[in-house]
Amino acid sequence: MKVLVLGASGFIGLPAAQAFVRAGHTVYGVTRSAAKAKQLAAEEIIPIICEVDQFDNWTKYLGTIDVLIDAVGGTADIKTLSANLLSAVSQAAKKLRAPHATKLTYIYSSGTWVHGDNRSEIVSDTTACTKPMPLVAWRVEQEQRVINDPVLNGIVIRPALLYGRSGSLLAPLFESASKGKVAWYGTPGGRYALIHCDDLADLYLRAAEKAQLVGGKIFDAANDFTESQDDVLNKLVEVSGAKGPYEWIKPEHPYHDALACTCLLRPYLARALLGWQPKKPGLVDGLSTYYAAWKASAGLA
Ligand SMILES: *[C@@H]1O[C@H](CO)[C@@H](O)[C@H](O)[C@H]1NC(C)=O
Ligand SMILES: CC(=O)N[C@H]1CO[C@H](CO)[C@@H](O)[C@@H]1O
Repeated sequence: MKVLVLGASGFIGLPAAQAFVRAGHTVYGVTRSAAKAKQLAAEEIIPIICEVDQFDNWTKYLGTIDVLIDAVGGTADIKTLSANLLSAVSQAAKKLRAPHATKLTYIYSSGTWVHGDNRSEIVSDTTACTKPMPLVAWRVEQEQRVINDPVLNGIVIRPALLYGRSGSLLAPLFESASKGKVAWYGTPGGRYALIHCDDLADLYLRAAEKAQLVGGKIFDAANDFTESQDDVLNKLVEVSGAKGPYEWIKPEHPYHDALACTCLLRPYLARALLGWQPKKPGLVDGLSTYYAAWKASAGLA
């Protein structure tokens, strides 16, 4: 297959692109900087250097690509950008692909925050998202636009809270621990739905390879078990040597509400349809490794 990854040097995009390379596929990666392009080339990912919203720079490849992965994240205008990316790809695919060509597969990266915050109800991939976290409420509609696009074979993957490597959204928590104090957004008694970035990458690969069977599906990407937020912080005090006890900071911003959210997630769809099974130790069990990985990637080890 030929795969094009938007956000190829990002926390989701890079491990996903590496997984495709390892599986023998031809991988193109869109990235902003020349330095990152060099890193991609060293990983056998063919770099395309441009801003992701310079559509003409990369939509020209869509005539012959099999799968496009939107792994763009972390920008303030992500809502508008996500919608614009989808319509640019849909329009270019319509124009550039032969009438008999198989539909271009479009894998959109959403997130499990669309399930909202609930400490009593267990949810799964197919639970309706009626109370999403306000920060990401717009993603519910975006997911529907992706799977209902008439030109594309749309698939949605919703990563849970990510861990591993450079730490993603947990990096600031690790940083506070390294400075001697563990303080994070939340209240006692919450639970995290979590996924390691390498397990997530394996799901992108499986979804892409079986895209002709699973078009229109939305997959939650999370471990089989949730983890106690208090356990995570307690363990972080232990592995970092920070001065305990840990402290909860009352969330006062939609982003902090999202970080603090509890999702009792029991995903089944990717296991049932794609044979996917996360393999990594959980966040608490593997925390000394994950904390050391964050330290090393932050240049502190
Ligand atoms: C959690 O879900 C249950 C069942 O849908 C609902 O009755 C309850 O109000 C929800 N709790 C919150 C805090 O939204
Ligand atoms: C290599 C390439 O196609 N570069 C183009 C990227 O997009 C900008 C504007 O959108 C053009 O000016 C570049 O020539």
